[in-house]
Amino acid sequence: MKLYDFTLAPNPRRVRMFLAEKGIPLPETVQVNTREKEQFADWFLAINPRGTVPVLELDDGTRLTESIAICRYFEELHPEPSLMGRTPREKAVIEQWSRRMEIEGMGPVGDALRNAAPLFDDRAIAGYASGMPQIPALAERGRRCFDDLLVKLDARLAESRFIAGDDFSLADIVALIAIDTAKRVDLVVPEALVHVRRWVDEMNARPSARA
Ligand SMILES: N[C@@H](CCC(=O)N[C@@H](CS)C(=O)NCC(=O)O)C(=O)O
Repeated sequence: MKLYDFTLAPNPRRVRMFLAEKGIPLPETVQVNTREKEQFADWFLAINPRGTVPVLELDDGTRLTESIAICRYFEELHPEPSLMGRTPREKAVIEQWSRRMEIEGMGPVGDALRNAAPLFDDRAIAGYASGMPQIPALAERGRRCFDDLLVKLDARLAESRFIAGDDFSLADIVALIAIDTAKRVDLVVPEALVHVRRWVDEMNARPSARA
């Protein structure tokens, strides 16, 4: 088993944090430096024609090219501690919150970052070897949507210790990494959102946050 990873990229970090929470050692890893456009090198496109990381290559040659699918694989192999739910209800609730954190959290953050940061000039969407222009209006819209999500999250975390309920789950991982990535474009959790700030502190106290 081999994990194609890039330490500085947010989506592979989900997998590393997930594994750390489960106490599963990191498989053999290969760094693919997306800042140097290594994801478009012939050797990597032969592994993932989509040109994105992470990729988990299984011993039978299967390649998983979505971070959440990789997490699902490890969850099925090592159900405890559960991070994606045990009962049908828990599984559905965690999936609901994970998807919301991805669509309403990481989506807008990605728009805000990739349509504004010089690092992503002509690389506004991941995986396009031929380039993709930045659209500044999308960066602005991303910032607004993210700010809006933080307010909603504050209400949720006023009533719930973790995002999907009483237990830490994949939804917390997706949300934490979106919030950390947002800092790269100076989007920070306002002091008034005390519940989100309490939760961020709790997340950062977990050893897995450094994975
Ligand atoms: N939905 C995919 C997204 C993968 C993705 O976009 N990865 C980024 C790194 S965080 C990447 O490979 N970027 C390549 C690029 O910028 O061209 C997942 O969750 O695995």
